[in-house]
Parts: sequence; C-alpha cells; structure tokens
Amino acid sequence: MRSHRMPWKDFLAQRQAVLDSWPTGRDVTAIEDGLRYQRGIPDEKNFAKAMARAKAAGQTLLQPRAGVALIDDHIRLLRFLETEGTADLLPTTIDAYTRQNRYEEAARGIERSRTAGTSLLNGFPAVNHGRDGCRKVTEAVTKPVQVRHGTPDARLLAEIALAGGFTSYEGGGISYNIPYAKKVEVGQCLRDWQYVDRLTGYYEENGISINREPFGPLTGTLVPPFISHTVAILEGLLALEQGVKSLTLGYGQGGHVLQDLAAIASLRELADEYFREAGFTDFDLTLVFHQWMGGFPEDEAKAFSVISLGGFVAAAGRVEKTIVKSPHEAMGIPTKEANASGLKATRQVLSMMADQRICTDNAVVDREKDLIRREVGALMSAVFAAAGDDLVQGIVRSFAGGLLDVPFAPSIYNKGKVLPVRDNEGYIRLFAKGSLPLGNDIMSFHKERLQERSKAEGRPVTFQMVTDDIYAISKGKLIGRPK
Ligand code: 8ZB
Repeated sequence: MRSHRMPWKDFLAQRQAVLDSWPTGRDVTAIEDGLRYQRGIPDEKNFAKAMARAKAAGQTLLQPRAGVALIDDHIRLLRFLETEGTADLLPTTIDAYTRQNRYEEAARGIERSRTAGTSLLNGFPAVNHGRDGCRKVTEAVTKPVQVRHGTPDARLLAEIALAGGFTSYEGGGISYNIPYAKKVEVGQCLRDWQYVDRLTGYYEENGISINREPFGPLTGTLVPPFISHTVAILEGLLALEQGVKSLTLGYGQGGHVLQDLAAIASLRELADEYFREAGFTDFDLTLVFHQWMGGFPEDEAKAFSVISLGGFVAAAGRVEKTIVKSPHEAMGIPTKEANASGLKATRQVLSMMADQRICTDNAVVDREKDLIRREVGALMSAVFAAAGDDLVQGIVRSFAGGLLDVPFAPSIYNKGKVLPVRDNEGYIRLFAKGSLPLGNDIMSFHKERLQERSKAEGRPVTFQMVTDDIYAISKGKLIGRPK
C-alpha cells in the first residue's frame, strides 16, 4: 500500500507561506543555497553516512539529548558531550515554544536567557536563531548533528535545519502528533510531514544524504512493541514515498530483556519486508533503541542501573544507535555533567559488549517475535484495508475507528481505549484492546498471561495494576506488585 508523492508544484505552493511565517524563513528561500552548503559538509559529519558506517561495522553509536537557549552556550554543551561524554552523534533538542510554532515567545525566552545568564528555554530555538545560527552550531562540532524535537508542524524548522547544516531530522506525522499534541488533526499533520519528507527527498535527489528518524517510543509508557512498530513502519512508508533514503526506526526499552530483544529483531525484519512489499528497494534502514522513556528513579545510582540495562539491550540487540538517558532524568533536564555521565555509563557497557554475541535464537524470543509479527500484521492489514488508494487516508480512518490506538496519548484524535499491563514475568501485554483489530487467538494469549499474574498477586487485573506498573521502575521494580 502506497501514499502519493507530493507534486513539486504543490510543495512550492505551500513553501512561500511556510517561509513567511517567521522572518528567518527569508534566509532559506533559495533551496540551492542549502544544497551548496550541505555539499561542503565532510562525510564524517553526515548523519546518514555515520548510520550506514555503524551498520556496516556492526557498531552501536551513542547519542544524548541536549539543547539550551543561546548559541554559544549550546555549542559549549555539545562540545562537552562529544569530548567528556564521548558521544558519537550529537543532538539539538528544540524548545517547547518552537515545537508549537510560538516564535514570539521563543524570542522572549532568548532575551530573558541573555539577561539571566542561563537558559530559560528547555531547548534550542533553531527557527529564531535561523540558518546562520544553525550553521554556527553544526560547524562548531566534529560529529554529525540531528534536530530532535516534537513538532506537529515542523515544516519551517526543517527548512532552516537542513539549510543550517543538520544532517538528520527526527519526527513523523503520527509520532510527533498523537503523543505530543491534543488537538492537531491527523490528516493535517500527516500532510505537513509529507512536506518535510519531500524536502528531504529533494536533498537526496540532489546528492545530499539526510537521515530521517520517526520517533519510536511514542508515549514511552508501557507501549506494546507491536503498536510502536506499526507506527514506525507506517511513517517509514510515508517517508520513502517522498524520496527519503536513510531511515532510522526506533523502539523504546520496555524493560523485559527478551521482549525488547524480540522487538528489536522483529522491527528490523518487518520494516524491511513491508518496505519491499510496497515496492521500495533503494533505502538504508537502521535502528535506534531508546533507553527507558518512562518514569526514572530519583536516586542517581538507581538511575545508572536503568541506563546500563538499556545499554546492554542496545548492544545485545545490535542496533546502530542508542539514545541515552541521564541520572537526572527524574528531575528534568540534566546538567551537562549528568548528561555526560549517562553517556559514559552507557559507553562502558557498549565497550564491554562490543565483541560479544548474545544468542537470541531461542524459543522464548521466537515466541515473542512471532506474536509481534502477527499483531503488526493484523494492524497493518486493517490500515491498508481502510486506505483505498492512499495510505494517509488509511491512517486517518484507522485512528478515527480505533484500529490504531496509542496508549496514554493526549490527542483527541486517538481513541485511548487500549490498556497495557505487565504479565507475571514483566512482559508488556494487553489488558484492554479497545478497537484494535486483534483476533481471538492473539487476545487469548494475552489473557492467559495476565491470569497468571492475577493469580500470583491474588487480585484481579484492574486499572490499579496498570498504574502500579507505570510507577514500578521509578520505585525500583519492573512489575508493580501489591505491597
Ligand atoms: C521525549 C523526550 C523526553 C526526554 C529530554 C528529557 C527526557 C528534553 C532536553 C532534554 C536535554 C534538553 N530532554 N529536552 N534533555 N536537554 N533541552 O528528553 O529529559 O529525557
């Protein structure tokens, strides 16, 4: 099932309004200027090429999250993370105002940060700093840099980021809407992301590799692998349609090691199969594993443990990249030192694991992979059946009908009827499927597994159990058992 490639004249018809939405848009009017600038970026600093090299070498690259209000401070932060933190890939995390296209407020945040002498924004306001501000940042470091954000309408940010020398761009029309926004209509957001992917495709057609990464973990709260995999594959299909070539699909650590390893292996296999089945052959697929995206323990030693377990799974699963948490996760945005220490803790595990091969060829992993395959298959078939001749319409209709449903998401366009919960061994299962198109065979497996836990704990499966699981890791456990 395919979507439609945005005709270039439609892209250009939107483009003027996009660039007019904030004064810095003027600086990127000539796309050729962005292409010329990108041609000057050495291969070592190209994100897409770094991911491809990691894949060829069987390496797992390390990347933090980081972003502050002012250019010079942001540069200092990134340099610290690449030297002290040994980061292989760098981020530029965008502030919350920019994510909501509120550039006036971002401008005030920049001013107030200057006066205060400290960052009063929770990220780097790349649109306000504009093309030249972005170039200062990407030129100041030696590693490839990616924009990481959470922006439903990320068209202007993408224009400025690519012209500004960033070589990777995170996000997608589902993953940067449903978990992030309350009232952004699904179809509108998917079309705005077609613009981003078409822009990326245009760079590709002109010989510039730009990596694209849908946001894998979604709400980061007990998301069953099949739900995030389905979204990742759908966003991958949409991106490839617009000409994207370098695609990194993500998965967030669930906490059960074998379920996580099965999820990683199945994501790689399934994405490749669905892309090829749709007729795409010219793409470079890589994977990113996110260390635990749910609530963290406040205690830093305990946080390091969560971080290290994530590092182990990333290494054992042989993903090309892992996104690292910090021991300050429970408190909020980390200091640069805490951020670097999360990187160093992960580096230690990755190095110790570098030459080890963890055999995942066993019956339990096979059972989980097979389950994920059947679940993803059920959702994908339903979305395709709803699509007519346009995958975008299939996704819109599927959210409306609850055939796609992301747990704990704020969007009013998401049914929110799916409830996940851990089974007695800690695997993430389904307690309520809402309207997800899962057959009885699949659901009876989930039910059986939950009955085991119910019996072991002497209590029925209820919303209380779900809540207990959501807080368990922050309280030092995996499964939220009663006291
Ligand atoms: C969905 C991503 C949430 C994670 C981190 C949070 C959390 C957000 C920044 C940041 C460093 C920033 N995060 N903004 N980390 N610098 N400006 O993203 O702490 O872990």
